[in-house]
Amino acid sequence: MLKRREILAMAVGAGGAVLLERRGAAATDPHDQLRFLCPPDGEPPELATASPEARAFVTPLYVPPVLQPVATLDPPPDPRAHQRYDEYPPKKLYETFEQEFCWQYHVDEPYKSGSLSWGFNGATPGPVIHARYGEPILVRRHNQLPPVGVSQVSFALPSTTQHLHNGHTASESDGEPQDWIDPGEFWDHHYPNFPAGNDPRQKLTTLWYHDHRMDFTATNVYAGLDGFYFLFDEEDSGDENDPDPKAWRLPSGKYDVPLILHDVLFQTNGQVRWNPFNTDGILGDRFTVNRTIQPFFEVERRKYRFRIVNGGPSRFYKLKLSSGPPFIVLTGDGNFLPEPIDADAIYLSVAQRVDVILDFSKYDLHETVTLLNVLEQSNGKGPSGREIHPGDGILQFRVVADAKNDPSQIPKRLRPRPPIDLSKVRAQRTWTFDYDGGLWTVNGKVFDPNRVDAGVEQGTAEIWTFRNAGNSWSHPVHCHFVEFLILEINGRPYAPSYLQTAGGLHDVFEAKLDVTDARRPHVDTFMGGPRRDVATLLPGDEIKVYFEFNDFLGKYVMHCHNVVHEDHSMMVRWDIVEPGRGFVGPRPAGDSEPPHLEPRPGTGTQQDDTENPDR
Ligand SMILES: [Cu+2]
Repeated sequence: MLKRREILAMAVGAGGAVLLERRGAAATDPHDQLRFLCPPDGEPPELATASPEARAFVTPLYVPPVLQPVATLDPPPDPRAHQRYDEYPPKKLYETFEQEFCWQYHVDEPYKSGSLSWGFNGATPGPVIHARYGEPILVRRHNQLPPVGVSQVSFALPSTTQHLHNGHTASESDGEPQDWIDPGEFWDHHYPNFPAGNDPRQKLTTLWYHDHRMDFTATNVYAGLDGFYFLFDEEDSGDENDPDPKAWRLPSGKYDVPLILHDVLFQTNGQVRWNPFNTDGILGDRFTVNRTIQPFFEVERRKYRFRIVNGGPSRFYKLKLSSGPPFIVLTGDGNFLPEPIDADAIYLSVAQRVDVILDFSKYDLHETVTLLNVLEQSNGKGPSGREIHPGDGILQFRVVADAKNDPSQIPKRLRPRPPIDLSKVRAQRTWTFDYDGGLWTVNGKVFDPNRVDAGVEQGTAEIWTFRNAGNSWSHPVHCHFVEFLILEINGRPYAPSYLQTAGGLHDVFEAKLDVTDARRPHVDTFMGGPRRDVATLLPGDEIKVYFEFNDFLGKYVMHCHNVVHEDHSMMVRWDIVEPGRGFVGPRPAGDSEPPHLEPRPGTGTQQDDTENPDR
């Protein structure tokens, strides 16, 4: 077991050490070492080269399969390790295996022979988990990565934790950054799949799971550790032929397609490359969708549902289509809007999600349409807000066949918003995101897993203000546990019936929802609805939000989801504590540790069942 001290030491030297090792005898020259550890003029030359050329739209899109349940787990899950396990006993059990393998990002050389990557069950993104409200599940995640020194993905750390992004999850299953496991160990994630406060208006739909290892989230996700989690219910039932009158009959099965966007850098030999010297944020020069460089996807002339996630690490997108009707937007982040809207463009900061309907019956047979990114971004700090020529684009849809039939529908109404009840508010907190002493900070501090910056009382509501103190960088701020409702953007009230649109930097205005005529509301650029789990702080922005904290106790985090900022070290720990015991932080952890956690959910290795040593 690596001690935190040792891991930090590795982190400091990670890039340099690996480069040195690869250089063999020449690397023993101390001047050579210095050149790589402290590059005087910025980056080492091999980190400043462009990725090899790759032809656009010659590689088919990879579509991850749906994960199938298993009959039993050995050893069986330990109910004592989970909050509310007896109330929500898992009805299905799953297993995933974090592994190292070669992944083909493109069909041409040098990509063809594959890049050493990490993922789940031999693929990245990992399998899609299909979950359902009212059906608790348990996912046993095995870390089968090769240990440090054996793993060939040299920039990442084979020590993992997995966050179900947007999940309403007990702390011990949520994948907190400090809850890591090492190769040979497993962790049980109990997902009870009930909406926050058991309020059906709090239901969610498109979630994604990704690594969240403290100090290594960016590198571990970049290596391939992420995947999708779809959450269905009787309305969004996952069956476009569903005869139940409550069912919305959105496109389902092979017409319900996850798309995760990552921009990636490659070495000249086609291996994925990381730049440990850049703490502003990493931009790749190859666009990938589901870890395929500029793929094509063959479609029928009918409606499809696409679930788009900006998987990072640091790029923001403004998505457009090369031709045809606008996007029909169903969701903002993980939740359904009150009604679908039309949007000419969609703005996604890191970790933001959107579900859209594209109706290819509006196109001719053999026509193509391309998903484009038009947002200018020249460094990891954030986008300029200007539009640029999109180049070839990110993903090409090819209309190859008429549809036999299209039973899918687009409902007029989706999900009502949960209410804002200011009488429940017990505390207001302000979080200022800044850059101090070469690190990314929140309220002037870097992350410490043993410092609790807020003690939130279970069963109450709070108002949090996210403030960007910088005028040249952006921070997509993500809070675990529950979505918030926006109260104000830059001092202007944000009515719950509004959604946000943006033409450019700071050009933010609101469009009113709940239009009752037959036509869908139309906006130029969709930036998010009233309810989210990512507050996009553009330079100088201040966003005030309302949360309710119910159901569980324990430690959680809130952080910048430019994951390079997160790792360096723009994150805070906050805890949900018993009623009457709330506090203004900081306070040492331990004083507010909930009493419920007996054994850790990953209590042993696959070889034996010994307790993890105390970290
Ligand atoms: Cu940031």
